Amino acid sequence: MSATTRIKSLIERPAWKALAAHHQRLQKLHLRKLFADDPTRGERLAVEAAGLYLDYSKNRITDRTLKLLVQLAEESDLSGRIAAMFSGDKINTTENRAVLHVALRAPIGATILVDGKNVVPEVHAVLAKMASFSDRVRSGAWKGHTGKRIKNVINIGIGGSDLGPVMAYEALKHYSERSLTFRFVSNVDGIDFVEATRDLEPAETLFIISSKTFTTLETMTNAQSARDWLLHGLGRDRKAVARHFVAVSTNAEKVSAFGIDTANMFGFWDWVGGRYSMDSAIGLSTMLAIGPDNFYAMLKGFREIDEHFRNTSFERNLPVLMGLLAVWNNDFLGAPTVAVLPYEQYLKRFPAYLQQLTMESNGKHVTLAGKKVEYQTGPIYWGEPGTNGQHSFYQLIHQGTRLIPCDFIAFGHALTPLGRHHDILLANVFAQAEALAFGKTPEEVIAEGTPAALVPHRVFEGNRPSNVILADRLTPEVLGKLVALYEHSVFTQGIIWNIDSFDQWGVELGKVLAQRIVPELESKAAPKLKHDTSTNTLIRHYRTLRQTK
Ligand code: G6Q
Repeated sequence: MSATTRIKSLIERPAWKALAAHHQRLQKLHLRKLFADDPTRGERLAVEAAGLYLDYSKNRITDRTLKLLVQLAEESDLSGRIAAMFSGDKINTTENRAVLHVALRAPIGATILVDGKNVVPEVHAVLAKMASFSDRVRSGAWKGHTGKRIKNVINIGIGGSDLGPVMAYEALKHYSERSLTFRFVSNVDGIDFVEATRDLEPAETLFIISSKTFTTLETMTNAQSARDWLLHGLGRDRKAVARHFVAVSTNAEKVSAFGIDTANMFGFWDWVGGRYSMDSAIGLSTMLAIGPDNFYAMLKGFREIDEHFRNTSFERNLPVLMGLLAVWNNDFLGAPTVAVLPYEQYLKRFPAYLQQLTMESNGKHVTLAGKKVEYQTGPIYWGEPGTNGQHSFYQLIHQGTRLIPCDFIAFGHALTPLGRHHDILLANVFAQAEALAFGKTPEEVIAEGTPAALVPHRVFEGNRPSNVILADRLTPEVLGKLVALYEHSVFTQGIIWNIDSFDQWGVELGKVLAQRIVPELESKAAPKLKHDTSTNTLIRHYRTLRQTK
């Protein structure tokens, strides 16, 4: 019997049942009372590890909730599953693959076996190759086809081969080589490519084609357009491709067929999921931007949280706590979404990155054994950088009818201090978390002299949960820590829900259907359509539209 089948189904686990009963008793309890009854709550329900401080005291929990959540993790064999991931077991069962993003940042002397082979030396060999290439491009030693130095780098990729690189580039722009321009093309909408290249010189531009499979329709379409654009700009000399294209892929055959010299291919492995790959060769654009030393510092940050996750008791374990609280909010408080609100402009793409990490991982409707789940799985993640959101959607978070737990992320220092900006920014973080938790009672509103008719409009119920994550400043190392924190929180949630957090079959159907429809749109003669009547009519309508000038 496998480890997963020995475990009771989630709703049968004693801790789950106890949590359901506990939730009934807790329903009326307000954060105002929880704080009033415990003068040390704000200090007690906080934990610091690897330089990340997590204040989770403003969640609707008691000590008993935490105890039961930890018990739930134990009954779900979280420790066993963490150990299985770190030792290279094939825990991605629907694809029969190991899940080893932790090997991407393992120290050089470590041993992690996949099918009996230590993968760590290969990881470091690719990192060394990336470093040498990055140094050559950054120093100008790597020249374009006409002898000019590279000034522009364009990463072409989508999903896991785009969101991590874009997010990391934006997050670490402060550390980036400003003489290089970085752009990211992902959408098959041609405008993405056209806008990214319109002011660039082909002779000074390097394309990184990032695609694990090297078959993805969007990426391959953009890569072809990039090759045409380059060759058009460089007198159609096909030899130019080798100096202006490199690939990040697991598929050497396809890379070579595209015309890229496999000496300029940076490999990775099927045990790295796309959404877990920003610290693999998929991060080549990141390394080109911030340099190898900063990239290694980012890996060190990842590693510190990996070690913390692996070795710390659940009660003090940042990703485990965040994961368990996410389960509590999702399944017991019934909160359908989580807002991620970084108070750091450089993290503007972090919510978009997390959307894929969390929702592609835990948006699953069946258990590992293939049975329909009887509870909610992954919540919807979304967000925007503070303070902008405060003047937009926070209204609904404060006074709407839905419960939206928030993760606030903030730093002790601005990377480029400017007058009073940073104190004002941080005052807003603390004020928002405080307002959400404590709100404003009718009595308080009346005491302000508010006209009676307006009182209900100005009441804030409060009791809205949030986490606050604080770190010193946004360095490459801290970015690695933040990403690893969420990766392992997602893992924790997936283990509790007993789902495969590492496959993504849900993206397949649309891909297959699109491939079928493309020729129906392009064919000269009217195609025989066999879809439903809505799809057939839409296709015909589009065919008519595209004929008009
Ligand atoms: C991520 C997914 C998916 C993938 C893209 C791009 O976990 O697997 O987002 O990254 O579909 O795939 P390729 O890298 O193979 O082009």
